[in-house]
Amino acid sequence: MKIWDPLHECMPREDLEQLQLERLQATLNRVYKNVVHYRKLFNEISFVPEDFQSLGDLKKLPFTSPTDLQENYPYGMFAVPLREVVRLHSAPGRSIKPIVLGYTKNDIRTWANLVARFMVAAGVERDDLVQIAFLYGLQTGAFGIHYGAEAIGASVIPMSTGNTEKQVTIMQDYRSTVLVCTPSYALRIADFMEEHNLNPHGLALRLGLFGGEPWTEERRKEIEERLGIVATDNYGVSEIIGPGIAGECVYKSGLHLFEDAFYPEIIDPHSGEVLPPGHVGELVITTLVKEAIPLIRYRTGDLTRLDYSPCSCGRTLVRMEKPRGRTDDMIIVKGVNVFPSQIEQIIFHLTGEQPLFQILVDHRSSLDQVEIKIGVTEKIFALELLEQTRLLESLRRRIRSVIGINTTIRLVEPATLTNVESKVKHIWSGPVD
Ligand code: DLL
Repeated sequence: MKIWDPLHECMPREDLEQLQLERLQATLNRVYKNVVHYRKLFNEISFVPEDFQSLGDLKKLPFTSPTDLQENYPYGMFAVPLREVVRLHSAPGRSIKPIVLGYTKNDIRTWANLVARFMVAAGVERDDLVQIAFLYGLQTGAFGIHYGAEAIGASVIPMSTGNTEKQVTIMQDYRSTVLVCTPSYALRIADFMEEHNLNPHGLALRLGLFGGEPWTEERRKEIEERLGIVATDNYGVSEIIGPGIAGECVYKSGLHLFEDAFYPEIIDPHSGEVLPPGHVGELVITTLVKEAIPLIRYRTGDLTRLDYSPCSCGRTLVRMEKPRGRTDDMIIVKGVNVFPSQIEQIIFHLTGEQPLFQILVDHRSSLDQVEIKIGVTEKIFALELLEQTRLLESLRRRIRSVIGINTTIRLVEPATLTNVESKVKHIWSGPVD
C-alpha cells in the first residue's frame, strides 16, 4: 500500500504535536504582523503571538467565521501582497458577493501534495487515467484535484462538468480508470448509461473519488454496484484550501485529516467550547502552512467527530467521520453551496419586498431538484399574469447567474408557508407536498 508523504502521514503523535506547535506559532506571528483583522482581534484580548506556548492555548483565541471573510472583501484577509499571489479562486458567501481566495506558489505546491495524499490513499497510481468532472473555473474542486493528480504522474482528463453523453464517450474511448466528481454526478452517469443501455462494467473504470457534498453509505454502495468501482470519500472547504483537507484510505473507515497542515478542533456549536475527543460537534480548522490566507479557528459549519485510534493503513493522522450535517442553513445542490440569505437578497432586489419563501430540495433522484415557493404578496398579486410570469422568469435567471443553480419557482398562498420553521426543506424519500 503506497503512502504519498510517509514522513508527515505516519508521524508519531508526539512529533506531530511538536510540528503543529511550531507551525502554529509561525502562523500566528504572520497573521498578527500582516492581517489587520487578526491584529485588531488579538489586541482586543491582549494576546501577543509570543504568549502562545502550547496547543492548548489555541482555545483562548477567537474564531474566524465566513462573515469575517465577507466583510474583508476582496483582499482584506490576505497575509501577503498580491504580487506573491499566483492564483485566485472564489467561494460562495452568504451574500451575493462571493469570497475571494488567493494562493501563493508555495500554497499551490502544498495543495497539490495534499490532494496527492488522498488520491494515493484511495489507490490512484501513476498509470491511471483520471477523469475530472468538477467544474473548471473559480471553484476550487477541479483545479485542486488536477494538480494533485499531475503530481502523482497520472494522466489527467480535464472534462469539467455537464454534457454527460460526452463524459461517457470519453470514459469509454480513453479508457478512464478513475472518476473524480460529486457523488450525485457519479449517479447521474450511472443513470445515463442505464437509460442508453450502456454497460458500466465494460468500462476500464476501477476507482471513484467523490466529495464536495454529503453522501451516505447507502449511496456509496449504490455507486459501487452500479458503476462496478471502489468509491472513496474526500472532504474539503474552499476557504481553507479546497479539496485536500481529508480523505479516505482503502479501508474506508473515516477520512484521514492532514493534521500537519490543518489543526482540527471539535466544538459545541452553541457555546463554542472545545469538546473532548470522540464527541460530535462543529469542525474548526486552523491552517498551519497556508501563506496567502492563513485562517485561525475557522468555523466550517460541518458536524462530525474525530477518531484518534490507529488505522490499519499505517497512517497516524486522525480520522474524521463523514460530515453528518451542518450547523447552519446552507444547502448543497449538485456540489454548489447555497444560502437562503442569497435567495432572499435576489427576491428583494427584483421585487423590493421580503415575502415568505421556502426552498424545497428533492434529493430523491441522482441530481437534486430545487423548488422555491414564494408567498404571494399584495403587490405581486396585483400584477398582470404576464408580468407575474416575467417576474418569476427573471428570478429564475438571476438565481442561475448569481448562485449557479437551476430552480423552479412557484407563487403560493402565504398561509401555506406560515408554519415553516426553516427556510429549507429536504426531501429524501416519500411524496412531495
Ligand atoms: O466543496 C471543496 C471540494 C471540492 C471538496 C471537491 C471535495 C471535492 P466548498 O464549495 O467550499 O468546497 O464546500 C465546502 O462542502 O463545508 C461541506 O459542508 C461540504 N463538503 C465538502 N466535501 C464533503 C464531503 C468544496 N466529502 C462544504 N462530505 C463543506 C460531506 C462535504 N460534505
